Amino acid sequence: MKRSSLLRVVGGATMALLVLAGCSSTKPTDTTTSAAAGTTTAAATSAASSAAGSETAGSATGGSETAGSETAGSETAGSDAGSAIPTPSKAAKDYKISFIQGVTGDNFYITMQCGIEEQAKTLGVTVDTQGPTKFDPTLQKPILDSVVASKPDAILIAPTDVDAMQAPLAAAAASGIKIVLVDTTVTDPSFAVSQVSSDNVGGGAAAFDAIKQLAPGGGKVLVISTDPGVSTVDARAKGFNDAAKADGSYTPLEVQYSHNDPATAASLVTAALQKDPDIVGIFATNLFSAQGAATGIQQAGKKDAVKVVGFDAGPDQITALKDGTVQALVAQQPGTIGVDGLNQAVLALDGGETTPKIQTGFSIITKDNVDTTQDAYKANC
Ligand code: T6T
Repeated sequence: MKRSSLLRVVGGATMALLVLAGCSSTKPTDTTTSAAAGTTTAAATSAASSAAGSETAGSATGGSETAGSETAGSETAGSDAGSAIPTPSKAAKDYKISFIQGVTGDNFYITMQCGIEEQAKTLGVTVDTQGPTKFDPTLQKPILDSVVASKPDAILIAPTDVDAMQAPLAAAAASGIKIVLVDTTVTDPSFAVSQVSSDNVGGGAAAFDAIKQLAPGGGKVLVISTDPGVSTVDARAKGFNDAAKADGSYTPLEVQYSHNDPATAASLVTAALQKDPDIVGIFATNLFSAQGAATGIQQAGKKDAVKVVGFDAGPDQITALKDGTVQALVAQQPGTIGVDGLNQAVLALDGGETTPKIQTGFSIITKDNVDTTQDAYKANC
């Protein structure tokens, strides 16, 4: 099989913080971790470490949010060399591959789907996409069951819960279907041929750095997340709160959960601001939490007083950034996650070498670079 090599260097944290500091807004490249043969391929630069200013910088570039990963802790060796990920140029045959989103109608997964569909054309494989109407394992599992019953060659999936999706996915893999985890993961992902996700711990730490720059005097900070048990947002909350604690001038309040519902996120924010009117910053860990947080800030009349940083960069978040309700966005690279995930599925099906863990970067979007960024998510392909 003919393969080309893709070189990935320098983690998102470095570029993200350079952008916040008003430096070049060059599109960041990905940081990639390969667990293959126990080797370390992450590109952790000293710039990333110093920019993030704490040990979370290590995870910012190292991809350790999947707890217990053998690669954790060893990949921040300080190499600038980057890593070569084998990628296929064409599939050996027209494989049937299913992509199961975390939730439908989410600009993040829509953008991922666009990347997957585009790459499917290049590779010559057939992909179908579906997902639950809510980010909920009780809705996602039946979809997985029916996809498995249709006997695809491979499944790309964003599991909606680390525990609830564990057994069904392990069973699907045991039946011979190649499983690639995209975005989120499960408690024991060892059945998967590959996992592709953002640097979520690092993204959370970068969000704290953004709050710190926006509200340098310190004070109470609040994380609005979706649900416990969602690997990505849990890692972002941890990255943020660990960085806040390490700083010493900020007091992280207890994480509040919106169940991925913007209206709930809005009321959590208004209630929190009533209880603690001295909150200086809010970090919303995903698109729908950020959307709700923006509404809550407006309802509370705190638009200028409280600084808000949100993960994700859908059209609504970009609007909130432009109108000043939100001050910074951590934009992931969902299209790249999709492309990488499909490549890994095809490599596995063709009997090639896969990369067990791939970590993609992120960038920070502020008012300063919002008009030039290439990282905003798509509403459709
Ligand atoms: O933030 C993304 C994704 O990374 C996360 O796992 C769930 O929420 C999003 O889809 C945004 O809504």
